[in-house]
Amino acid sequence: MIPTILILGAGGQIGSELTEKLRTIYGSNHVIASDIRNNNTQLVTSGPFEIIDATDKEAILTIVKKYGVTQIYLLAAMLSAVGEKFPQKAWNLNMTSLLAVLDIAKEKHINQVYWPSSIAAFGPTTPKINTPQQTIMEPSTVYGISKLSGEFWCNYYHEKYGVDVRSLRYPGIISWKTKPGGGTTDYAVDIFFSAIEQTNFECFLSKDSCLPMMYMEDAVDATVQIMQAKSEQIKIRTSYNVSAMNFTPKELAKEIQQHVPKFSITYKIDYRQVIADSWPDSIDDSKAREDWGWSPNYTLSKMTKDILENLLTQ
Ligand code: AKB
Repeated sequence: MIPTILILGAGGQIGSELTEKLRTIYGSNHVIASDIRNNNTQLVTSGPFEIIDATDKEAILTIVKKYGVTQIYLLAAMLSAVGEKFPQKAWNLNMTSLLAVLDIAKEKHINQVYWPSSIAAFGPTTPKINTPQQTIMEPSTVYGISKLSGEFWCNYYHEKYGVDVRSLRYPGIISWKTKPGGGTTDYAVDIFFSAIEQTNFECFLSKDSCLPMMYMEDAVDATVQIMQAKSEQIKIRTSYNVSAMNFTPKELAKEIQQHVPKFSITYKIDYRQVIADSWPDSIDDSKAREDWGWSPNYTLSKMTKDILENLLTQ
C-alpha cells in the first residue's frame, strides 16, 4: 500500500530534499509538506502544503485526519549551536514535537514514525574514533540532551506501545540546495558558497577539527531505506549510527582547491569549537549495514565535485 506521508519541518535543510525525493517515489499527492512558515516556493507548488507548528499536537492530528496520513517524518528541530543560545526553546521544540508525534502513533492514527537523532547525542566522554553503536553517551549541549532523551522516548514507545518508530544518528549533512541553520557542522556547507565566489572562507572551527559528515544524497537515501525496511530488520529502536566520511576543515579546503585553486581558508574559532570537540571523529555504523543494508555512495572527493558542478551551473 502506498503510504501517505506528513513531513513536519519540510522547509529545512533535510526536509526540503527529503520531500522532493518522497514525492518522486510515492507521488506528490501522497506527501504533505508542512512547516511553521511557507517561504519555500518549490515545496508549496510541488504538492500539498500545510502550515503546522510541530509542537501543536491537535494541529498535527487535524492534518493527519484530513489527508489520511499513515506516516510522519518529524524534521522540525533546533540545532546544536542555536540551541545553546536558547536552551529552553530548543528543549521545548525538540521534545514537545517528538512526544506529540509518538502519541499520535500510540493512539493508532498513523502506523510509522521517522525521527532523526544526531552525533550530538554523544559527548566528550564518548570514545572518539569509530564510535560504537552502544557506548558512553554524556552529551554536553541541550540539542544533544534532547537527541539522547528522544532516542530513549522512541525506544520506550516501541517497547511499551508497539510504535513503529525508526531513527538515524545523522552526522553533519552537507547540501547545496537548502542551507542548514544553527548547526556546528554548517561550516562544511557555507564553505562551498565562498568557493564558487573564489573568496576566502573564514572558518569557525579549527583546521584539524575532524567530524563525521554525509552528503545529502546519502542522508536522504538512508532515511528512505530505513523507512522502507521490514519491521523485523529494525533491531535498534533508539537510533542507528550511520556514517559516510570524516574530514577536517583543512582537508575539505584542500579538496575544494583541487577544483578552485584561488579558494583560500582562514580560521577564527568561536564557541562552536567546544561543541565540535565534544563529538566523535568517526562512527562505527556496522549495525546499520548488517540490519538493513546501509552503505553510502559518496566520498569526500565525489561529493565535492558534485556540489561544485551543481553550484557552478546553477
Ligand atoms: C549540528 O551541527 O547541530 C547538526 C548535527 C550534527 O546534528 N548538523
